[in-house]
Amino acid sequence: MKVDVLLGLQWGDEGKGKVVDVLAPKYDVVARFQGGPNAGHTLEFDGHKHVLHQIPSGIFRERIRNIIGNGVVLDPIVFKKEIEGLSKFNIDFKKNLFISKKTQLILPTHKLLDAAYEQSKGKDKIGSTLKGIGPSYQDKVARNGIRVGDIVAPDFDGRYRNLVKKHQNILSHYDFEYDLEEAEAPFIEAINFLRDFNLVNSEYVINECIRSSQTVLAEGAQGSLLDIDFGSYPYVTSSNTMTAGACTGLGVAPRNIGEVFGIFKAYCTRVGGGPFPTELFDEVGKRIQDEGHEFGATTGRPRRCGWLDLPALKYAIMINGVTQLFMMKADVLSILDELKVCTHYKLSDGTLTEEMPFQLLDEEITPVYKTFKGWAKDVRDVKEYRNLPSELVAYIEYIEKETGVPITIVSLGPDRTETIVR
Ligand code: 2SA
Ligand code: MG
Repeated sequence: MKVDVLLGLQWGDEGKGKVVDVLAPKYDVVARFQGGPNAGHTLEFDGHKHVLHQIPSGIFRERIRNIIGNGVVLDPIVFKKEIEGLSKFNIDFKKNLFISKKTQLILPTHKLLDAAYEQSKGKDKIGSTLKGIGPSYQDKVARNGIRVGDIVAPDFDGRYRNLVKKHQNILSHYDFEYDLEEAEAPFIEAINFLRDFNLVNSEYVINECIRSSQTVLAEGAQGSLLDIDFGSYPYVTSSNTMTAGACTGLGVAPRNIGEVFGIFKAYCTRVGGGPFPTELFDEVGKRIQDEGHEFGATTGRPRRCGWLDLPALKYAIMINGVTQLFMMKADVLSILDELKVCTHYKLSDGTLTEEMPFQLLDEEITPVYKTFKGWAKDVRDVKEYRNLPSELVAYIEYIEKETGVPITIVSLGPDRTETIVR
């Protein structure tokens, strides 16, 4: 069997948690391949609402094994809290949760560095979640990092102290005050907690699944426009959020990738800094934000809202090799009489383009819009595609025609049941 990949095609928060939960019955394994506690995947079922950060979204299904892959950066403190927060679900973590020994650790000093770097950037700050993501990946690439498998080594304490010393040295060059002691006790406690979990060479686990015809879903975090290589750099996260990231973040060969499910919202949102050509600064943007509850699932920050951006969507489809599209949160747009889609960018020299420019600068791009009639009625209870309002069908079919990729899931609400599978 091949590994299917599910990823966000915008700036994150497309609804990946919900979709993994809907697709989960088809899969034996769900694996996270990048990101870490910056992610917030929200699942709603049986009256529960649960936000996962580092644990894969298959964890609520008893027969699914979940893998935290080598491409992830793991904060043990957040991990311990997440596991404790799941206690009421009676999950057998010994049976269902596996963590790659090659997963990089996030140290308390990584979080301090994240904050110090952001502070030093002033108005150009990235809008990081301050979870230590960038500094942890930085140490990985600089070959300084400490990995999950290292926590059982006899020299772990020494290596930890050495790395902390390096970090303190860097911090001393910043005008930044901190109290490390306060952060360290819970870290040591959380490392001891982590030792009791299944720490494995997860590339073997996954490849054995592929060989023995088990089905694997790779669960992306953040979104393609936050990809370290192809996103709106430098306003991006520090990992490859695209399909290729699933190969390196799990140890899966490219030829073993199967379907690529690309999720997008019927509109766009972005949390944190950076360009956003179709951003709405008016009452309509505010109404979408309220109706869509567009607030960060990890930090609670309000998400900026805007119209669907087709050049960006087509770009994300291209770099990921998307085979099926899932459209999320169409129900939110039910409040509008009219909606818009950006079809092209008009550049400052007057040329029209469908391509993402090298630098996506808001001041140099004017979006060109096509206007659609809204459906202006509640659709959350609709269960069949043929019962959708004709205006919504026209919107869906327009996007399919433009992208050349079928929209096979239309999500009309946060709950598992509010989903149309075509
Ligand atoms: P970082 O922390 O170094 O990864 O931040 C870099 C940029 O990436 C953005 N980013 C995100 N954007 C959307 N959703 C994310 N997850 C949370 C959520 C975010 C939250 O699900 O809502 O709660 O605020 C996420 N994680 C990182 C971030 O805003 C920076 O622009
Ligand atoms: Mg999210």
